Amino acid sequence: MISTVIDQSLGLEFPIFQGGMAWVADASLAAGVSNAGGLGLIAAMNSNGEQLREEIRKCKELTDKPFGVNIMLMSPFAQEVADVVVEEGVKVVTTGAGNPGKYMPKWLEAGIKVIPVIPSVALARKMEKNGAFAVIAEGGESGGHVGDLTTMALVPQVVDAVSIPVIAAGGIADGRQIAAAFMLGAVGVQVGTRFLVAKECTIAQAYKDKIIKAKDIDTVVTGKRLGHPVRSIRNAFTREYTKAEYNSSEFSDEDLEKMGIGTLRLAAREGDVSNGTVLAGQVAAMVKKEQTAREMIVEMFTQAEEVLNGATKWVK
Ligand code: TUI
Repeated sequence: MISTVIDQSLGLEFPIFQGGMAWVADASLAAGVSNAGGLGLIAAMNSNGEQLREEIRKCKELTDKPFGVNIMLMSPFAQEVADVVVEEGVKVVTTGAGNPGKYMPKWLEAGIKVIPVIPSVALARKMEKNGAFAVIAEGGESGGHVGDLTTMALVPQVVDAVSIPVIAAGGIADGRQIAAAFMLGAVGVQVGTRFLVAKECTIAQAYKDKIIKAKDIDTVVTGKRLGHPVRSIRNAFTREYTKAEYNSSEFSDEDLEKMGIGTLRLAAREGDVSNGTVLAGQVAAMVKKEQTAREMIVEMFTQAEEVLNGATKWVK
């Protein structure tokens, strides 16, 4: 059994979080992961306050286990969803794509455990000062909005810099990678890409098929010019977008912004995986079949345990 401060303090069976994936992580997936013993998270990214409230209530019906909400700070609804998590008594909030500092006093006062996703040591330190319960150190192998550092480089530096628990994210889809994250000093992991093909995940089948068919080099980062780099599976959309990105005389920043609007929904909900953005991490190629969230988690932690038990094999 693998047990750390993360599962113990949050009432989980395993120290694993599901990534708060925009247009993907609804009540069905969050409850699926929570019922499987991890921490499921509803992504507030694509919801206004009332839509999030409805999703939280649905999740409460589907599970009596702890679950959380991920708040994407670039969302135009960040303020209203920040209030709804308090009103609905959500126990854990993770944040992404920005500094949640201005919302933290209210969340902390409500007794919420705040666990920001951070891409750097400086932000990890700031979050610790602001009262974060833990941080999720996310390397650029991850899908979606990415930082510059890799998980391998980032996690031990964050572990050295803060005294709150560190959860590793980015590039984790099997037990070897969980074991490696623990070796780097993490006491929990967050997994996104693998849960895209969970049976409880409600995205379009074409999106799941794209993940299952992906090869190691099939992801690409776009959006650097606008300051929000995003990793997704290479397709007709990323090729067209990249061309526009490198042609600043013909395509303004506003043109680029416009090109991206609605593309996450198009892929995840409509299943248009050619013209939509198929967010996925570099581990997409390791994701080979659909399983229940429970099967995935048990398989990953059984393997992690074997790897960690054998870790002294080379030490003489
Ligand atoms: O947030 C994510 N992953 C995401 S968000 C998303 S939705 C989106 N859609 C279109 C364009 C951009 C995003 C899809 N995937 N991961 C967590 C994460 N947070 N990665 C990096 C960061 C981050 C970056 C800068 C966190 C804080 C930060 O702070 C800058 C500051 O304000 O100091």
